[in-house]
Amino acid sequence: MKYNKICVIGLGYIGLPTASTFAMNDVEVLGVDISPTIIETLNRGEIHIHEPGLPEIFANAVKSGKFKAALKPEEADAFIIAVPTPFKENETGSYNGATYKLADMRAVTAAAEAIVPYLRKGNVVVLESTSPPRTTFDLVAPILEKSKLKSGTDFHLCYSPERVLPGQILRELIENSRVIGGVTPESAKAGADLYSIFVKGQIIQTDATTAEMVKVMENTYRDVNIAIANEFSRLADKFGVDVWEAISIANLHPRVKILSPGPGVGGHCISVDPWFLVEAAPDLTPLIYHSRQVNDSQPHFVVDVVKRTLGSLNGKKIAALGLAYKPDVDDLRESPAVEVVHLLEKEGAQVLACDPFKPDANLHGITIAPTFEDAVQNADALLFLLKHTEFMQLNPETVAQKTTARTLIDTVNGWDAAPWQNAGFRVVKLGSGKLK
Ligand code: SAJ
Repeated sequence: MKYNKICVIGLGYIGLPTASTFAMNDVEVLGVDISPTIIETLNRGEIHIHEPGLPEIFANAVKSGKFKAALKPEEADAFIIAVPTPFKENETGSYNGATYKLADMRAVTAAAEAIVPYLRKGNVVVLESTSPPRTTFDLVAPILEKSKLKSGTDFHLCYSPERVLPGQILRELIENSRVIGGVTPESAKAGADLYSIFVKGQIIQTDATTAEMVKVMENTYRDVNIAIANEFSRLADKFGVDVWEAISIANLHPRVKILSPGPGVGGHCISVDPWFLVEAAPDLTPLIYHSRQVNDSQPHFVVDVVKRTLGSLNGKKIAALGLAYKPDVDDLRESPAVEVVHLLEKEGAQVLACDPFKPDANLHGITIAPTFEDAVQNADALLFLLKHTEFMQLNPETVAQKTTARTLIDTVNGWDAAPWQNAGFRVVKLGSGKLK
């Protein structure tokens, strides 16, 4: 099948790199988004997100004349839906007294509806957004069939999850294996042809529901494994054991690979997707449910560590360093670091937060310092919440001159204690088992 023109709906962290990569491979791409600001920014040749390598690829895509952005789709050979599937903010489900979060599928619904007027025989439609199993068959197909065309017969319909790691999206988009689930085997084949334009990794064809399940299983697997690492950090602390040392020794076992504890699990993927399974089958998912609970409560453990280090937090000045959900990204969605700051403030602490990737962040109830220097200047303690490269490269002696703080709390095992101790800091690590 020949793909001369494609329409990518949703120009965020996945849609924009995907659209740019297709355009770089000589396909005419119309990028669609509901935000006029995003469309204007992109059509000016600028981008609205931070992702290493994206500015260069996007600039080339624009220069080639193959990419343009618009608020509405147009007729095309293929349509890719890459819109967010967060959870609902103001509504939860409940099972046996336990509450769980619900998937908000409004953006997927709106994107599918936007395609309907432009859908033609022989087109391929691919849903990439992470979705609860059966979404392609039960939600997307019926909307697209309002066009009077039948999925799997008149047009092809697939589910192909993005599985790229923020921070490494451009490379992983091309090199990772890609699963394409079709509503029919012919649809899967058409979807595989589409992605073979740029995917160098293996392309696996299956049915749409299996592909949906694969995606949520991967992120749920990681969530459960991070939860056990976080639970180990609390246990180690209780037993006076350094969790980092214990994990590094346990990981010498050939069949053990414990992940890293930290302030919790954030981002729009791992902290959200497991809920899709809980919502679909709360009676079958106690482990997944409890893992979510453990990871969501980890910011409380961080605050407990800060309290045991500093005593009462009332009036204490804390520099919270790093607000993103993980190192070297500018994405604050579901960030546990943000939750830590809120909890510290509830305890009466005066927190100045800073993130070099989001110096202009605007978060309700959080005071953002424009620079690291401003954040640390009058602090009683430095609380490192993320291993941003910029933080890792700090020189302890230089920092000591810039701050009144002499306590450093490391929640991610990012800093070798000795040089900081030599520079006059007391160093406390989450899960180090040394606090009373
Ligand atoms: N984290 C820990 N300990 C660890 C690893 C991660 O606390 O040992 C935390 C991070 O700090 C972060 C969160 O977990 O807050 C998630 O980070 P991540 O790097 O594990 O994953 P994401 O959310 O950036 O990307 C994931 C990836 N999925 C898997 O690794 C199975 C990626 O491949 C997916 O494409 C992406 O979700 C997605 O879009 O679904």
